[in-house]
Amino acid sequence: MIRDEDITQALVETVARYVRERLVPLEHQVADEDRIPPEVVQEMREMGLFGLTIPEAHGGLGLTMEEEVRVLLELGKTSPAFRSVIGTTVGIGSQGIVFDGTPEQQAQWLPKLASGEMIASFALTEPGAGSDAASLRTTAIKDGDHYVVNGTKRYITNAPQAGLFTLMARTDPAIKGAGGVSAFIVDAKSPGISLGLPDRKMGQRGAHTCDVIFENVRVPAANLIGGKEGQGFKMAMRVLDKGRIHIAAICVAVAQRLLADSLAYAAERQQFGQAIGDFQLIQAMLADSKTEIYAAECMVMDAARRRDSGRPVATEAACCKLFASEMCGRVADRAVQIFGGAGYMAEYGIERFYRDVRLFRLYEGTSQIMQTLIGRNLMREVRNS
Ligand code: COS
Repeated sequence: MIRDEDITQALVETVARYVRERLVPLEHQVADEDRIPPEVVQEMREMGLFGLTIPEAHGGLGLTMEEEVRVLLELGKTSPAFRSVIGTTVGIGSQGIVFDGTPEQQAQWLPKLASGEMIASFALTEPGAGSDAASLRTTAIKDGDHYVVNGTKRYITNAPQAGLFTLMARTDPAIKGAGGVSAFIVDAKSPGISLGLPDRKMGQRGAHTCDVIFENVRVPAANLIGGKEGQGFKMAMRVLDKGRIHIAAICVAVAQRLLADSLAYAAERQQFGQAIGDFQLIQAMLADSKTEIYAAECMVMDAARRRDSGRPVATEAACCKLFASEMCGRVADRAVQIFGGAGYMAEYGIERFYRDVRLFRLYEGTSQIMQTLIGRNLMREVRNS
């Protein structure tokens, strides 16, 4: 749903220009230094990018899913590390509070997130609980008007910069599965929280992940999201449904960037006395990439509109994430192929994208979990019909 086409278009064009003129020229520097320049983070704050999905009542832009996708289709046309700066705050780190937070929780935390004063991280994954998220072992045991949290969270994006964690922990250790899990807002400055060393990753340099260790961390009971125990897993799943449409939109945008770079190279690079783009075997690769990008874009738009209209999207979000992330991997592979030897060399940046996009098939649910989810939902529907 687009509420006002002119306003949306103005925002989309502002982001597109910012990406083109400011972020793309910084891509090599960010990869070399493994950091986003602080002035860029400040510019993103001033543009309101941290508040894209926070309701207007709390200082954000309150974008609909379709509007968010339109912005992401531009923001994603550069190194994914830039998206990551705002990604957890506009996405999985904040949306649990937006969906289920009490009015007091929303009023206390969301304005700081919307302004970018505070970064939110999503703390679900653990050393022993990745795809099987419901098996998480971090505990939050009630003690008077607090919960005492113990456990370790793994690969937490933006943890080194986080001001708050949306934490999933087991409030009832007697319930082994999803029903024993609750969600909390945890102030990152709470005593007892420590961070592991920054993870050394295959790609996405400039975006940081690490372990977060909770040792007898006292979290006020008032920070139990929604004020009700046992709802944390379902909340996390709803947050991930939305997050998967978000990631799929980024996959489309990165793939569009890679196709544009491939086309520019194919038009300019001469071999056998002509531009390589005039050879049909190169054109076949370009055509396959274009076709798949178009298909993924249509899927993402459709899922976004479905979500905006209030229809369930768990299956469609998984379809988008599965198809768009796998598609992006294929497009990146073809880009390396079209660039030939240059595609393998760091100075052209294509090999960097090839490594960066590998993560899309893993985080916020692997492709295999997406297949499992889609298949299971289809079987449930047919049995219930
Ligand atoms: N929306 C609302 N509720 C949902 C839901 C959704 N999308 N998905 C599941 N639930 C509910 C179920 O209805 C069920 O509720 P009841 O117990 O009341 O019936 C409960 O949550 C448990 O669901 P389920 O039985 O499906 O849980 P499973 O343990 O089988 O796990 C998968 C399901 C594998 C799909 C889930 O663990 C998953 O998504 N794993 C990947 C995690 C992930 O993406 N990790 C990335 C880390 S974050 S970067």
